[in-house]
Amino acid sequence: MAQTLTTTIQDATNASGQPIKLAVAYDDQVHKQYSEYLPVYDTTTKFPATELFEFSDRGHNADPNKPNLLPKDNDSIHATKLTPRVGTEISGLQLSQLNDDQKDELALLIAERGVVVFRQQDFKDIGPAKQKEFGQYFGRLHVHPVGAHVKDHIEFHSIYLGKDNLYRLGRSNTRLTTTGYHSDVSYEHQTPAITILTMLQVPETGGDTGWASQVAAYDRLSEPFKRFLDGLRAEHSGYGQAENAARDGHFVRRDPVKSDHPIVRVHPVTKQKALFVNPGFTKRIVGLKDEESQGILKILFKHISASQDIQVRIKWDDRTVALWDNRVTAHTAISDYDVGDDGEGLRQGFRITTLGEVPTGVDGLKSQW
Ligand SMILES: O=C(O)CCC(=O)C(=O)O
Ligand SMILES: [Fe+2]
Repeated sequence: MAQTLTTTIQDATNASGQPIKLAVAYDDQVHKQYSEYLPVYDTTTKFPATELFEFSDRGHNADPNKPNLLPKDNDSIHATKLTPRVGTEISGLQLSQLNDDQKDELALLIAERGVVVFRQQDFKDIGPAKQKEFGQYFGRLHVHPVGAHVKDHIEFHSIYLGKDNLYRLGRSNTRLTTTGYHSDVSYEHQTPAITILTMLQVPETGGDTGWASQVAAYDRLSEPFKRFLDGLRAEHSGYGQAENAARDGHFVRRDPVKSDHPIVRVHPVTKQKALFVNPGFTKRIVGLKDEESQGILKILFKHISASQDIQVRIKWDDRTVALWDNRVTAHTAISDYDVGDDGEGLRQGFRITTLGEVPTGVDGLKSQW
């Protein structure tokens, strides 16, 4: 199967006004709406290594009772826990209208619940400038080292699977499942805090997203096993992703990095302990023999991926936005629909990802690289 059915090269400029070659990874004849959010690749602009910066989580400013976001006397705002351990769904509020007090409380709620889903949103129609500004409130925006972005906005990671671009399907040809739990780009030294995922077009059924609570995953472990993991770091690597992209003819805009992060991460605001390993990017446990590391990671990956009792699964529609905290959850796309079938297939959205702090573990254990 072709990786990408349609790629054309256009002349364009980047954010600094430099001329670039833009690879357009869709067929522009077939899209009537939201075509400005379809996948493109700047194949010219190189980005330097990400520099460390001061990060202060907005959740620190929040009133824990959330009187601004979820006022008790307002019948039109509904917040429903989707499962006991992870996921809250909110209706009656527009993300686009939140004031700073509400955003601070939202940051805390996302940390506490792992993922917060907003229904009936106008967010997708407020335009890239306002969408970006909303994301930037929570932290510096991440530029993906290899992924598709959208025209003129390299911080927007394009999510697209349609007949004219089957690239995201590639992996499912060689694996039994499309399930792939990960924490976004966890190989970075300063890893993502909040990811904001907005869907523009979705299949009638299928294409859900799943999240696992890494706080609940840690809680379930036995006390001796927790103590053992508390003192260890694991290597997270961006090399495989960069090598796959280069193999598939994509431009690597930032050289890959690796980080050794604490296996048990402490959230800076809630102080909750969460497992911080994922099958997507975590390669080995530092300081263990290969067989020990493989054996323990296998147990942890199976625990995260298979434990439905610490997971939540969201059905999308085209007015839904999900925000999650990558420090306390892992998530997976669920590509169960037939993209070749006109009635089933097309799914389009965009992701904005904010960077958080350099991870800190138990007793102040720091990441290294
Ligand atoms: O497409 C999805 O459901 C999730 C994709 C994903 O992993 C992400 O946006 O970070
Ligand atoms: Fe992701």
